[in-house]
Amino acid sequence: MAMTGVLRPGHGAIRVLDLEEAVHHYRDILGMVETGRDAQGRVYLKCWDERDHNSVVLRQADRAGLDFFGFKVRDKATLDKMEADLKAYGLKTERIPAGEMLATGERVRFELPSGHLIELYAEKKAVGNGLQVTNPAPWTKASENGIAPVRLDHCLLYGPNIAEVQKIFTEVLGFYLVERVLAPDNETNAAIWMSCSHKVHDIAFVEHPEPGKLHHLSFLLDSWEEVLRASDIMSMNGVPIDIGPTRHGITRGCTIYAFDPSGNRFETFMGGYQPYPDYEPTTWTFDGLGAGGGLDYPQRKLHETFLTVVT
Ligand code: M3P
Ligand code: FE
Repeated sequence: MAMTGVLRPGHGAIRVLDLEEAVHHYRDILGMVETGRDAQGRVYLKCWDERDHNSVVLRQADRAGLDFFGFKVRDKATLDKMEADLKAYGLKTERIPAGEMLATGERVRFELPSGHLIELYAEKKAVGNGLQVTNPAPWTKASENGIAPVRLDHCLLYGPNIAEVQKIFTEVLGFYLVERVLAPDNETNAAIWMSCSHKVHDIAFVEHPEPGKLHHLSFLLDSWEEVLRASDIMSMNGVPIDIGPTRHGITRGCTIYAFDPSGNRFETFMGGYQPYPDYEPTTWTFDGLGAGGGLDYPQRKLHETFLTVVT
């Protein structure tokens, strides 16, 4: 499909309780590359195969969770148009000046009815993935450090009003619904997976009474073998695993959910499938999430932490 509008998830800014412990986790165990620290003390990291300066920003705070999640858009004209469209839809937007985040251009920020801050931006310094653009090798040394995911892939957020959130993403930002879980009423959605691309999801939401919650940031691996290797590395380093390695029925992703030292969940996964915007969304019943294998296809059970542990 043509890649216009919103291109991809660009950054997740997360709060951690102890910065250096978090840096050790994200840089040395997960295996991201540290790309900078700013005057506020925030630490910037990227996955080895990402080309832009950062995809995870760590900020020390007294509670864990998500400060904001950003998407890169095609260009400045797209940014202006999307800001106008968000305003016309009735949302308040705020411009954050270029440079407020290291190596990052102007950002347009708005708050979702779920209580999450979402940002759009058109420019972030391309630092490259360490490979030449002419006749490159397939990987670098950085791809052998820790778990070493190739990119930040998506996030799953918990909060209220996800029907409204779905409308904003699909009617204003050009996303489409790929999969959903029905609430026990069999009418409204309890969870939604939406894509702005050919990926099975770029962002997902679960209906939840408390606003602004993070379920997980997710990082992509290339193979099932790498997912199993990730679980070995987690175990070797005492990283608490929540679920997996297993496969989600929903999205078909082969996954591990685990926690960073502050209790923020992260996912390392591979696979899924490649949907198109004209596909009929896949629907799971509420029972299907557990007994139907939506969450955990081999075990067909609703792990209690899935619905209760968020930051
Ligand atoms: C995902 C994810 C579930 C399927 C999830 C698929 C929770 O990649 O974690 O968002 O059933
Ligand atoms: Fe996920």
